[in-house]
Amino acid sequence: MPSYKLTYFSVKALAEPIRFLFSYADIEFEDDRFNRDDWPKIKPNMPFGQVPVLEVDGKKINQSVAICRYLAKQCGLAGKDDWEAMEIDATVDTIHDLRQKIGAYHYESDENAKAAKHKVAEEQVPYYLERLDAQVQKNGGYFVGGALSWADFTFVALLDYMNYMMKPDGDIIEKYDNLKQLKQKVVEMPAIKSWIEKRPQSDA
Ligand SMILES: N[C@@H](CCC(=O)N[C@@H](CS)C(=O)NCC(=O)O)C(=O)O
Repeated sequence: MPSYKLTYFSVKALAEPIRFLFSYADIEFEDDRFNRDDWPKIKPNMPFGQVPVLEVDGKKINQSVAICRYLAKQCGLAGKDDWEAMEIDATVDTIHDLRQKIGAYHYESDENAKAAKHKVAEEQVPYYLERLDAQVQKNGGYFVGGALSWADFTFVALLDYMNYMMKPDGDIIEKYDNLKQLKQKVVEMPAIKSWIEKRPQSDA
């Protein structure tokens, strides 16, 4: 078994889908978290100056989605054929599109521009969530193929981060029963439940 070290800020955000996959697959990994103040000295050592970065036997790799796909293939969560694998990829990209639209509002520092972006986010969030909710309903309670995949982990693991960025608007999935049931199913899986209980606390 290779040795795995996952380096990220001390938050859930983009690293959390990776941590869910490690937990589900019961693969031991070093959860290497650093303080924001230390970032300037860590950044130059990262392949593209960003995190998360996974070290596999000392080899560094960036890009959270690529890392998730790699782990998902190893634990049977990447679809039963190429078509399902593509549907999962498309769903994950859509979830990240939603996350980025929310992030555009959250990370805007100019107050006027931020108000305008909040309006956009307010319209965009339901647009995405209605469609994602319908997708889960159509696919037997999961995003793809009536079975658990890394798309489900991506959505549920990113929820706290998206909710944090949409503050004070509350829980973004409150009105979406299929997404709420999916979240419940995932957080009640023994491996995920145990990870959530032991992970360091953070808002985002
Ligand atoms: N597409 C990349 C995005 C990585 C990214 O945006 N990382 C942010 C934290 S969430 C970062 O490293 N920010 C610090 C910086 O750019 O200096 C991924 O999914 O891994």
